[in-house]
Amino acid sequence: MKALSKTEVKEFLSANLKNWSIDGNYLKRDFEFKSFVEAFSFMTAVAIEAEKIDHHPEWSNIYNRVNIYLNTHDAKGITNLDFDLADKIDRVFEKYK
Ligand code: H2B
Repeated sequence: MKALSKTEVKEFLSANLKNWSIDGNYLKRDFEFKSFVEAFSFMTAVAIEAEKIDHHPEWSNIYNRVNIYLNTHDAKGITNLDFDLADKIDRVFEKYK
């Protein structure tokens, strides 16, 4: 899969994924939860979705916060797979708000 241009990424973001931003070569979103257990439960749910589509996030977790960075290593950039995963992550997050 081919990496999208910066213009394509910007257009897609503003049309579809309001809560994500561009950080270097990544799509990025920060999440906050009520507790560590909620944050880790969210990560588990995201991991299951990621495994289903064989596309995996880079992320970090500090207590009740999870920072997620998405890109496609194989394409060395952002592709439609990252937008798919971002959308799935947003849907999972709906259950934790
Ligand atoms: N995840 C991400 N984020 N980027 C990839 O390029 C990628 C992946 N490649 N998950 C997949 C796995 C690839 O290594 C397997 C063989 O499909």
